[in-house]
Amino acid sequence: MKIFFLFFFTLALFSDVICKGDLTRQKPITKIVNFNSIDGSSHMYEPNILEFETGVLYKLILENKSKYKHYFTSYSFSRSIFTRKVQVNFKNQKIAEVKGDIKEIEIFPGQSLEWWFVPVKTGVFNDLFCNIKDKKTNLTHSEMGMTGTIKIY
Ligand SMILES: [Cu+2]
Repeated sequence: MKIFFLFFFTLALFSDVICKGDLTRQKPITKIVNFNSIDGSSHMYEPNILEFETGVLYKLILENKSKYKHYFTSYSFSRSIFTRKVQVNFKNQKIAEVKGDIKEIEIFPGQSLEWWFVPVKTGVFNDLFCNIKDKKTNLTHSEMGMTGTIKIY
């Protein structure tokens, strides 16, 4: 009897390791990044260090509360994930889902969206940036502080 129990327990353990099914249909873990600007003199991602785990579905809410448009761009990150969808909402209603590979996202003042993805490759990426140019200083938002690091374990 004990041997049978051990056999089925081991089988159950390994079947979970071998076949986890559709990884994009898990319950997502929600993370939020705010795009912030202080008087137009500095711009930032809050938080500016993001951590994810491979094989887990995330719903990353990108929220631009500032008066400026901003990009969320990290080519290393976009190459290391599988995007299920980018979802655009308006007044708590879904208005669009974009599917396929995403390289960068631009979000306009006061708007937000959800990026649903599963990280598939580990790494530490220091190339999160916003390439919008500030008209007064002629510097990019990245040069004014809008950079970040994404870690995938
Ligand atoms: Cu920006």
